[in-house]
Amino acid sequence: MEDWQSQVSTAAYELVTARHVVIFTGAGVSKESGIATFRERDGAWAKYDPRVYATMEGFRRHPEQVWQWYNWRRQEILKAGPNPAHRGLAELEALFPRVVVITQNIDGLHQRAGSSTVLELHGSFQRFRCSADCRGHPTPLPEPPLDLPAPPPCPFCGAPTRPDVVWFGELLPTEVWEQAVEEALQCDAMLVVGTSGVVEPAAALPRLALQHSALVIEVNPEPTPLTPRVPLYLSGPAGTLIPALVAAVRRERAGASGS
Ligand code: BV8
Repeated sequence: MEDWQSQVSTAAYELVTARHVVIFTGAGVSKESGIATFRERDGAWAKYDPRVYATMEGFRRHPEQVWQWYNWRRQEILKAGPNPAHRGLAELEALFPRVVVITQNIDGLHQRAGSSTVLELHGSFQRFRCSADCRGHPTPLPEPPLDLPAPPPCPFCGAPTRPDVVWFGELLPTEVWEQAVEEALQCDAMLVVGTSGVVEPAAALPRLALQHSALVIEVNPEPTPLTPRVPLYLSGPAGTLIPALVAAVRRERAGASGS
């Protein structure tokens, strides 16, 4: 048995008795769907300055540039589909009493893979809102066509329409964040999949799980600032490790039931 396979067996043995599993994900879980991550060498931030493309100030100064980047991202996401990691994570719902996905991703691929409880900390590529919140925060607006060269004006006040995502310096959606904290505090196991763990406050969630002695398992081909603190680190791509982990949990369950 290869080293990673024995790591997966150990993780499954530790995980199988969990009652409440939180799955915390970042852009790495969608990498094998063909969607770029942010901070890897070939990531989005290597080509697009986050101060322009992920702040309200950047959108205000360069609305067409930012708008066209999000058009491109929407097209990329619509061309993509869930990969074996998303599907494996969705299968966990049948194996544990409570499974909640908390994602930093805006691509909706967990939902398309079948996960039924998904908390989107940083918004969604398919939601849009008035950039002036003219009828409260958020003022939802219809999803515009994919090929507009500039943000369409809000039909109520004329301010530019913006993606309903969380940019730097912006608060996460309050109710979503509060529920995410509650899930992280209550869970007895957390899978941390495909995140560099550098963006706050999302990166605090695994720390909350560790603080109350939940089993935290990290899945990532590269170590992160969290890696030294977790009891189990599975080094490799989620598209391989997650299906293997699900199969190993099923074997543990079969062994336990003697079937
Ligand atoms: C806020 C928009 C309160 C959505 C994004 C100094 C210290 C600490 C914090 C701060 C600070 N200065 C400012 C802050 C706060 C700031 C922050 O955290 N900055 C960091 C970068 C220093 N945070 C904020 O501003 C947040 N809001 O704090 O509000 C507030 C309010 C007002 C004033 C002050 C404070 C808002 C953060 C949201 C930012 N939005 N994007 C979008 O368009 O998608 S950023 C971007 O980062 C995305 O949201 C993304 O989801 C998020 C996290 O990135 P990851 O998902 O982890 O992706 P990354 O590329 O980094 O890593 C990918 C990983 O996958 C890698 O580890 C790689 O090894 C792995 N991988 C690769 N292949 C695979 C794989 N894993 C598994 N399988 C594979 N095959």
